[in-house]
Amino acid sequence: MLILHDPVTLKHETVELLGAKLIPALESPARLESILTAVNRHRPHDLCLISVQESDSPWLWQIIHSTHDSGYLDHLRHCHEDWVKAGHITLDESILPECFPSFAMPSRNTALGPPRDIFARSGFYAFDMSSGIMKDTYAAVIASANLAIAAAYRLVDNVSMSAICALCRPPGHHCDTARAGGYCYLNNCVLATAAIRNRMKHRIGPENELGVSILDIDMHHGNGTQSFFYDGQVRYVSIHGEDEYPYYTGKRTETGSGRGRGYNHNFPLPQKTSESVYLATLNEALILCLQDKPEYVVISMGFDTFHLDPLGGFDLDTSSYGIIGRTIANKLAETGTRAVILLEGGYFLEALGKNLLAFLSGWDH
Ligand code: SP5
Ligand code: ZN
Repeated sequence: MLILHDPVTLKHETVELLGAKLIPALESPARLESILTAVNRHRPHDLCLISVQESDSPWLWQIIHSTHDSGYLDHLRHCHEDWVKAGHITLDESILPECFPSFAMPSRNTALGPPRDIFARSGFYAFDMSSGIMKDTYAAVIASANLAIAAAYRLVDNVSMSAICALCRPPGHHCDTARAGGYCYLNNCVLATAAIRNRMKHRIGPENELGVSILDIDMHHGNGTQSFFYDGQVRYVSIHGEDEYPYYTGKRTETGSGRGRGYNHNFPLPQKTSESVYLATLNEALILCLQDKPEYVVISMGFDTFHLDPLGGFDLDTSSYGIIGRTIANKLAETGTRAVILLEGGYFLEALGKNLLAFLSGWDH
C-alpha cells in the first residue's frame, strides 16, 4: 500500500471551543506524528510512505477553484494576516469566529457576497468554533488537498494498485463550498472525487457520475461531502454516530434530491455500537456503495469510531480496523473497484497509528 504524506500538513496547530472551554484543538500535529511513528516502524514491509510536492498535481488549483467558493478561498488565504494587521491577534494566535449568519438572516446566502467587517467575515465563512485559523493553516490546508488529488491521480494512472492512502490533515468531510467547520477547511474527499472524474473523463464522459462512489466511515456524518452531491448522482454512503456532531444532518431520511434522489444513504448508529452490528452495517453500506459497479470509491476514513476516542462512541478496537479493512478490500475486489483512502478524524493518539496500520494491513492481507 502506498501512503502519501506532506510534512507541511504538520504545521497547522490551532485552538477550538469544546464544552465551553478554549483548548488546543484535538485535531493536532501529534495525530500525524502517532501515525508516522507507527508507519515508519512497520517499513519496509508492505507500506511505502512518500512525501508529495504541490507540483505533483498540476490540476490542483483548477480542481480547488471548481469545488470551493472564490471568496472563501481568498478568506482562508488572507484572514490571518488581516487579523494580525488590525491588531486583533498576534502572529502566534488563532482566529475563531464568534457570530454566524442564521437561517433568518438573508446574508447567510453566500451569493450576496461576504461582509466587510473582519469579524463578520470569519463567521460568514465558518459554521462552528472548532476550525481555528493560524498563520500556517492555509499552507497545510493546500498541502492536505494536494495529497488527496495526488492520490486520486496516482491511483487512476496505476491500474495495478487496488488502493492508495493519503494522510490528509486537516481533514475535509465537514466543510462545504464556502464554510469551514469540524476541523475541516477544504473538502479533500470531494477534491479527490473531482480529480478522479477529471482523469477518467475520456472513459465515462462528463455527464456520467456513476464511475465514483463515496464511503464515509468517520465517526461523524460528512455533512459537507453530502451537501456537494445531494442533488447529483455521485453516491454518498455514510456510517456515523446518531445524534453526534454535526447534529443537524445524517438522518436516514436524507436520501438525496432531484436527480440525486436515491443516491444518498445515511446509517446512523447509537453510542457504543458493537463490532458485530458495525460490521453488519458496513456490509449493507458496501452493497449500496457498489451497486452501480463504480470504478472507484473514495473512502473518508476516520478512527474516531475507536472505543477510547474522546469524540467517539462505538465499541471498536484495534483488531476491528483490521477486519474493516479486509471486509472493504474483499467487497471492492468483487467489482474490480479501486479505492482512494483519505484520513479524516481519530483523536486517541496512543492508538491512532496502530489503528491505521491495522486497517491498511487488513486491506492488503
Ligand atoms: C473530522 C472530525 O472528526 N471532526 C469532528 C469535529 C467535532 N467537533 C465537536 C465535537 C463535539 C463533541 N461533543 C462530545 C461528544 C462525546 N461523545
Ligand atoms: Zn470525525
